[in-house]
Amino acid sequence: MAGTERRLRIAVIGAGAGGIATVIRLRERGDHEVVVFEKAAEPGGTWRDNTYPGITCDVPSHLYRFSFAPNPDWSHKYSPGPEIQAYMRQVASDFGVDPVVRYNSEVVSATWREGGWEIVTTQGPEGRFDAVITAVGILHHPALPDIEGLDDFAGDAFHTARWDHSVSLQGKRIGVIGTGSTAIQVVPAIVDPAEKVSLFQRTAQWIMPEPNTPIPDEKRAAYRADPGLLAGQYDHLAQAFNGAFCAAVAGEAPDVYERMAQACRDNLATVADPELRARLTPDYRMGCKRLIVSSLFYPAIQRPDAELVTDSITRIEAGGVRTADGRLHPLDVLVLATGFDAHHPFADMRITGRSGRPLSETWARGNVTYRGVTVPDLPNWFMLGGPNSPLGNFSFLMTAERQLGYVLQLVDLLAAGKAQEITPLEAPTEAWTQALKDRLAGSIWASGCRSWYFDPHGNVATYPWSYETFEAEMKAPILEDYALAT
Ligand code: NA7
Repeated sequence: MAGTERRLRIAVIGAGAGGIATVIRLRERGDHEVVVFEKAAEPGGTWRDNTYPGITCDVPSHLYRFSFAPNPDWSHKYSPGPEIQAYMRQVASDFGVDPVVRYNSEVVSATWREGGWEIVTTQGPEGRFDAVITAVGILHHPALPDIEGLDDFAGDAFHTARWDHSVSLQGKRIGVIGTGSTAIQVVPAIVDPAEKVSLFQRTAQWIMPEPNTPIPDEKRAAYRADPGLLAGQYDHLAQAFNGAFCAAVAGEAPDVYERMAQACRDNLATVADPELRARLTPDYRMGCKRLIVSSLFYPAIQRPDAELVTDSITRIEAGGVRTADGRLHPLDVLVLATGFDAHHPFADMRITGRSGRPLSETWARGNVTYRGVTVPDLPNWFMLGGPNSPLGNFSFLMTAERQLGYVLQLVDLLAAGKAQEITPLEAPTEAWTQALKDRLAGSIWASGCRSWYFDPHGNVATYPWSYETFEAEMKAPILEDYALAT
């Protein structure tokens, strides 16, 4: 059937990396009316929210960029958070994204009614949209620990994603709860000003040594002068991270896996005190939890003004943290490096699809998607960074762009009038979900550790196949798996 070009009204939710890329790419596809709803007052998503000391991305900068905005000027192999946030702002401004963003407009509800999505934000009703593209991020709901007495603490306490920069760290006794990527970056950055840092560890981590080398001026000038050189560096990193690393963790390259595990073991062997080393030794397989990258953590935790506390926390009191051995660790500042709820991406929104059933009910026992991008019962609803997106040590920008490439092909069908409504069918959704579960059963993520990859029902948030498979899946939608209503 020949289609007629339609000008679509498209709502984008979130002005982080995914939302920024969406606006720019949509503009290339046609003269659509695009409105971005952003809950905060500026773009940047995770890089806006996370400002804790020591923050860097754990993916190399030259891989962590939009394909349409290569950046020859990254300062470090792993550039600091504020530099990445400046890049996000710059891209949003250079590509004219800002004018279509409605800041301070958090989506409260999205309701499918008579062939369109009615959106309501904290600013009020926003009208109807032909399609919704969500780019709400994966790690944006801070998880607070369920520890008795958290509110009794008399000093300053905050989550790492809500760092209170008005609190001076100088000469303070600082407690850090958690040993994920965030805590491992925070500890080396605060041990200097602090009088003492106590790190409360529930689980020891695998830590890959990786010096964060500055990129010299001459190298940056060479990247500026020769875009081919910059592109070559990107390709090299993409192969190393998405190819070798991912294949290793996915169980497809045992030799690479063993080399990586050995590098972590060698790193751990640099801890001089055998008793401390033993307490820092993980008791599960490398890659089960998200691999941590740091050359700074082991030197920091061995300092006399740092202490690794492995007795479990029994409660928090006005004066500090009480551990199971009865000891009170006196503290002035308590940093909650306790991660995020990665399993309720739309927790703040009431989403109601064609059946009238809220998505929160449908997803009550786990998020079910078709290839992480679309959802049965939600017509013209497309997700970037949705459940079961690749979550390993990849560039999320690259992942979002791959998903966007897929989504735009579906949007083009709407624009061409070849469909009014696009919804994945139940059977292929169930088949994909089952394949995902089967694949996970024997995977490294299910090999015996606790991680944010799993929800309380044992469903996994990540993508269990190789990055190559993900890229192949995102190349083009299988249209037979969709109901295309005209
Ligand atoms: P993570 O990786 O989820 O780490 C959270 C840490 O907090 C982890 O070590 C948890 O211990 C610990 N935690 C959580 N709750 C508690 C309680 N109640 N008691 C003690 N310890 C607790 O979050 P991050 O922010 O570090 O990193 C998230 C992602 O951001 C990271 O993967 C990168 O993608 C960037 P556990 O290990 O579960 O025993």
